[in-house]
Amino acid sequence: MLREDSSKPLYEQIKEYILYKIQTGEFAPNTRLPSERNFAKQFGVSRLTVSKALKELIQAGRLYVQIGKGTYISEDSIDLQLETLTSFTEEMTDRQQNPTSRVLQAELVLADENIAHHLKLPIAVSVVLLRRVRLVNKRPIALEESSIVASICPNILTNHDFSQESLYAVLREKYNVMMTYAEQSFEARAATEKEAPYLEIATGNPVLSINRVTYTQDNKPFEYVKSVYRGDRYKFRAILRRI
Ligand code: 16G
Repeated sequence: MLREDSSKPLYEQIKEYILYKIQTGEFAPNTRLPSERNFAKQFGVSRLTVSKALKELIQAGRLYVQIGKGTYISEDSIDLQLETLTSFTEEMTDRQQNPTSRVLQAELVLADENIAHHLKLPIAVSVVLLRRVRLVNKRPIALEESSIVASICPNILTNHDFSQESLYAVLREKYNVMMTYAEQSFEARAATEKEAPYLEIATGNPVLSINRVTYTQDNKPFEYVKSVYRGDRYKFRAILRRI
């Protein structure tokens, strides 16, 4: 219950109440929060006060809005470790989450200067371009654009559907690609107008942009990936050892 005499504003107390319920699991991820009207009635406050509390929790990524449906509890942000070379599918399956993909583009294109540079190929050589929205429990988490050296995986696009299959599993199991290490760079920035709708966030919301070049065991780059992760759903974790 809220305390009128507390030095804490009422909306802060409502925030704490909701966060407490999330912590105890009473408000479970992806379930709908009681309506503003209900909270207002329950606490004997104005809807405006409730609305201020909800707005701040939405901004902090703890709640999200489904237009026309209501306000929902967000999932905990997903910790990704940086020590081993894993695929999106492996990372999510390990966490008992359900990964899916929506393919936006899957075709053979000619490498432009940037892609050719990263893949150490001559310009205009064929590469497989795969653009996907990566989802966890049906909610978008990242937008990924992979360019893969086409000569290492002939007919990959005619034989495989990457809305259902894992790219790394196919490369490993069908094309014997032995991926061994990757170089990644990270940059925090604002979501562009083009990216935001795919990630179901507003233009300007924080995203983590990651570029990655992945190498085979003979030190040859085979994929160049530009990905954009929702800033509120991802945490990267690295263990650093002193040598
Ligand atoms: C990860 C990799 C990406 C790779 C993808 C394969 C990062 C930043 N990116 O998302 O490079 O192409 O996994 O995923 O880690 P899949 O095997 O599930 O299709």
